[in-house]
Amino acid sequence: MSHEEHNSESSSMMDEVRIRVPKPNLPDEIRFNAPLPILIPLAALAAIAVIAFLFSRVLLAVPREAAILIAIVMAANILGGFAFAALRPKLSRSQRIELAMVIGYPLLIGIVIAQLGFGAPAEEASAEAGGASAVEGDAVLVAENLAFDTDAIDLAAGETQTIGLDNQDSAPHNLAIYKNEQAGVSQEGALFDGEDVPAGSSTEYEVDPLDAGKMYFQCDLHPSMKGDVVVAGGGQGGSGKNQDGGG
Ligand SMILES: [Cu+2]
Repeated sequence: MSHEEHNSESSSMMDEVRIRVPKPNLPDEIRFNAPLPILIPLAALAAIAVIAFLFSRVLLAVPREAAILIAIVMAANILGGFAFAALRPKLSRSQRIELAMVIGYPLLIGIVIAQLGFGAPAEEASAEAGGASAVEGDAVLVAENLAFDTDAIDLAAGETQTIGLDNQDSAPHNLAIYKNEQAGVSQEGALFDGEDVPAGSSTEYEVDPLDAGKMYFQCDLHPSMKGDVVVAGGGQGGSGKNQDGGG
């Protein structure tokens, strides 16, 4: 019984609601246009975001000076182009497209520059060359794949020397200098014992003055990473430079 009552109640409410809502006896066109006040600003925002993003891609891809120039010329072109269009409202469709292309011309040049990569290669090349020299020092070692990039270090005798260790490996490494290989194997009496350099980082060791002569270096963690240290100079009138020139 109560179930029936409830049903009739809700159905009467449905009737009320149906009566209150006016049937939108409107043409399909207008009903379709109804959400446009929301859609147009959203589409405009999306378009602005896309254009700004693409424009930034172009500006970031070209050299700095070119980016500034392109941005300024583009701004002037947009202003000038729309002023031109405003003063001549009777432009035909094809003329408007032409105008848009003229306005966008600096951007086109920027895209071409970015594609051809003027300027960018120089930066990349210097970054690549800097890959080895990003770490500085009188000598620089790069560790990669459980190996140093060289088996000979040239140092100057009698003065503090810096040795950069660029560990591009996935394992930690260090640099230790010994009198000879035998001392290196036993890891005793190190002339220099550098701290471990974690994987993917680098350091600049300061090595106290060494006497002239041929010594031995290795990574204490991986003694197969080894080589000779040639310490030259030290009051011999620069002949040492000729000696180690072959390295
Ligand atoms: Cu090592």
